[in-house]
Amino acid sequence: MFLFVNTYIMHHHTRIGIIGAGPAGLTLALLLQRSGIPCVILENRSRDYVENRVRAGLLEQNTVDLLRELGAGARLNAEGLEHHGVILSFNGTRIRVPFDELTGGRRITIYGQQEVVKDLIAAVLSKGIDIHFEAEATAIEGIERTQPSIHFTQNGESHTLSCDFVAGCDGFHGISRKTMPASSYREFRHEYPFSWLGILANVAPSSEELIYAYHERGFALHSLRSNAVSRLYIQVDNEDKIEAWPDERIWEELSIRLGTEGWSLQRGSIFEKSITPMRSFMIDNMQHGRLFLAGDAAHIVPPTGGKGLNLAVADIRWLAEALIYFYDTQQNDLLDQYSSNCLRRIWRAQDFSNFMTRLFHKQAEHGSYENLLQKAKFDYIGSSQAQATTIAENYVGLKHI
Ligand code: FAS
Ligand code: PHB
Repeated sequence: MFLFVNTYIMHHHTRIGIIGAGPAGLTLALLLQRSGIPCVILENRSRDYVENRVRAGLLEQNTVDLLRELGAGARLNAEGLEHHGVILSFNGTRIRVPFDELTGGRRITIYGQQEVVKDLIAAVLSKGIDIHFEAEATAIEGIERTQPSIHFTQNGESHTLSCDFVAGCDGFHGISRKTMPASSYREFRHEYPFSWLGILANVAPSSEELIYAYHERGFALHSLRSNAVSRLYIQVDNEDKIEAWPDERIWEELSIRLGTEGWSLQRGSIFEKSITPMRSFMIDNMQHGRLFLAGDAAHIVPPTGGKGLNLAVADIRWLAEALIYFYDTQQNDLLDQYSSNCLRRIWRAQDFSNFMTRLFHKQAEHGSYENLLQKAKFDYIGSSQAQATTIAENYVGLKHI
C-alpha cells in the first residue's frame, strides 16, 4: 500500500502571525485590523468547539469598554448582566461590597466567555480578517530574525506562515511559551491543594449578585449567566472525580455552603459539569525577539478573582499599541517595554487572586489559628471602608496600572 505523502508546503505571508483564537488572539486581530495592519489567526480547534468552550464569565470594566470599542459589544449590551456589588459570606454571615460608591461607578459584567468568543469571531469574520480553524501551529522558527515563520498543519497539509512578528496567544498548553529559550525567563508556579467543580444549571439565579462563600465544609461561588441559567462552583479535592459528584450531592453542598438565614438556593437541571485545578503560574519575561506571548500562554491565575480573561485582554492592549507604534515609527521602544508594562497588572492580579483564594477556601481546620485569621480578614472587609475599597477596585479592575 503506497502512502501518498503530500510534500507540497503552502507558503503564506502576513505582518502578524497570531496563534490562538481565544480572547487574546481575537482581540489582537481586531485592534490590528483597525489600524490597517494585516494579520492571520491560526486556531487548532474548530469554530464550533471554541465557541462552546465553557470557561470564564466575569468581565472587568476595561474589557467591556474594549469590546464595545471594537464593535463586538452589541449582544453584551443586550444580554450581559451589569453588577454594582458583590456578596461575601463567611459561615453564613454575609456582607456586601458596593462598587459604585467605592470605585467611582466602575462595575463588572457577567457574560460567558464563550459568548465573548462568539462575538469576537463574528467581528473578525465581518472585517475579513484571515482566520484559519483546525489549523494547528506545530513549530515557530526564526524568532531571533526579522522574518519568523509559523509551521502549521490543516486538512492534512503542511503550511508555513512567514511574518514580521508572532503573537503567542495559544494558552497555557500552547507551543509559544515552549518556543522561548528556557534561559529567557523565570517561572513562578503555585499549585493550590484544591480544585473547583463548576456547573451550569437551567435554573433562575438565587441571588442577583455573585456570592463568594467560605464555609467550614469548603468554598462555594454563586454566579450566573442569565435570568434562567445559573453558574455555580464548589471547592473539591484535587483527586476528586466528576463521577463522585451526582447532581443531588452538588446541590446539597451548594445549599449548605452558600446558605444564610431566610435564603434558599433554587435547584434545576445541571447541563455542564467540569473540574478545574486551582493554580497560579507566570513568567517574568513575555517576549523573545519577534515572539510576544499574551494571556494564558504567559500566566494563569486561580479564577477566584475573575481575572484570567481580563488579564489576557489587558496584555493585548499593550501588545497592539506597541505593534501599531512600531509600524507607524519603526521604533522598538514600546515593544521593548511590552513585558514590563504587562507584568505590573499581572502581579497585581496574582496578588488579588491569591488573596481571594486564601480568604474563601478551606485550608485549615475550623477554629485553628489560620482559620481565625481568615475570619478576621473577612470581618475587617465588613468594618473598614478602606479594605472594602481595596477589594472593590481590584475586583472591577484597576483602570490604569
Ligand atoms: P485561551 O486558552 O482562551 O485560547 C488559546 C487558544 O489557542 C485556544 O483556542 C486553543 O485551542 C488555541 N491553541 C492552543 N495551541 C494551539 C496551536 N498549537 N495552534 C493553534 N491554536 C492553538 N478565567 C476567569 O476569569 N474566570 C473563570 O471562571 C475561568 N474559568 C476557567 C476554566 C477553565 C477550564 C480554563 C482552562 C480557564 C478558565 N479561566 C477563567 C481562564 C480563561 O478564561 C483564560 O484566562 C482565557 O481563556 C485566556 O484567554 P487566552 O489567553 O486567549 O487563552
Ligand atoms: C463565572 O461566572 O464563571 C465566574 C465569576 C466569578 C469568578 C469566577 C467565575 O471569580
